[in-house]
Amino acid sequence: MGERKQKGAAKKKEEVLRYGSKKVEQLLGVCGGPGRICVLLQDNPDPDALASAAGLRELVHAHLKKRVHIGYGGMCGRAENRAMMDVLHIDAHRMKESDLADYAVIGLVDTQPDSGNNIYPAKREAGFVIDHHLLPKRKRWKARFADVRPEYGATSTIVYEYLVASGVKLSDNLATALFYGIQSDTQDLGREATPAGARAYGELFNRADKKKLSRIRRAPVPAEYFQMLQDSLRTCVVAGSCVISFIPDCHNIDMIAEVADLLMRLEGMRSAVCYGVLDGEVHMSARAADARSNMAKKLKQVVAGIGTGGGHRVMAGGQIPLTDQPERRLNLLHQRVVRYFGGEQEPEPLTHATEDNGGVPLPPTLVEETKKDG
Ligand SMILES: [Mn+2]
Repeated sequence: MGERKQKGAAKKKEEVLRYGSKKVEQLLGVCGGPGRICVLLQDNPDPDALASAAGLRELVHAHLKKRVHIGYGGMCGRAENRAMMDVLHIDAHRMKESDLADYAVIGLVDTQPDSGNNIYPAKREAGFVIDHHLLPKRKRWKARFADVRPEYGATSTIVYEYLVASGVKLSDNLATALFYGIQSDTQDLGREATPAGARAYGELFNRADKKKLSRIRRAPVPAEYFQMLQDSLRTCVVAGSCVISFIPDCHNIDMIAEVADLLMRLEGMRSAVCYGVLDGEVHMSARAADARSNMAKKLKQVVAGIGTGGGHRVMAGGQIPLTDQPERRLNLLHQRVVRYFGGEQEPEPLTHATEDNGGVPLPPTLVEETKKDG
């Protein structure tokens, strides 16, 4: 590094630290009062959320000697995430909306009120919000302290800056968690990575316990993982430069995003969509190779009038409740997915295993009916 570049980096770091300690002061102001503190995550917390929560717990404990409870509304089903909690001792618990009454301060981390993926009542003012997702066009939520940085690739980077700026010593487990949080949210800095993320990643890399990381990333998966994978390939179609797959019987919501990421590797593809049925609801993940595809916009068109969804240009997600006629709803949904994501291109099966039904991934019951009709 040249001398001038070195000076520039040092100056930037100083700026980050100054800004971070100002934010920490405000955050501790909110947490310092009487009563219990809860960090609430999205219903299906990912490594970035778990690491950020662990970091904030350490931050609050170091400065205020107060304990922080970590909660989430849904399931933490992905094997890697369960292993992360286990191996790095991140104590997070499932909770119901009624449990929120036990806390004087509730902070949302890696999510926001009114985003549809957490149990926080949208209209109630939150204690704090620390997140890196885009703010809605018309923000309706309120918080006593908010630090939302959509330009960041991971919430873990924000929390790491807080810890460094306020002089908290990181345990090896926490350094490993934060490293993994940044690594997984940015796909090894390949996606939505910023100088701030790269700096944190670089500093944490030396501290992270590689053996533990390997145990987390290669955590054993149940047999149903392979069943879901098989289903996703059996129904998979290619429409133009978009690959689309459907998991009719999904046991783990994280599988949907995982399959979308996996299918993005298919050569020639500019986008990938996976959706699956879980507890009477369809969950959908969409990915794009670059911002030109605008997945958030397409996803909003797909769920218009039947569900909710949004996200970024290269990553988006949605939920569609199934009505009393689930087959009809799924058919409508599939047509919309092909129309908006596939650009009206004729869908072709990806593999020989794809059902012979014109390439349209239908739930098994409908496949039978279609065969009868034809
Ligand atoms: Mn995140």
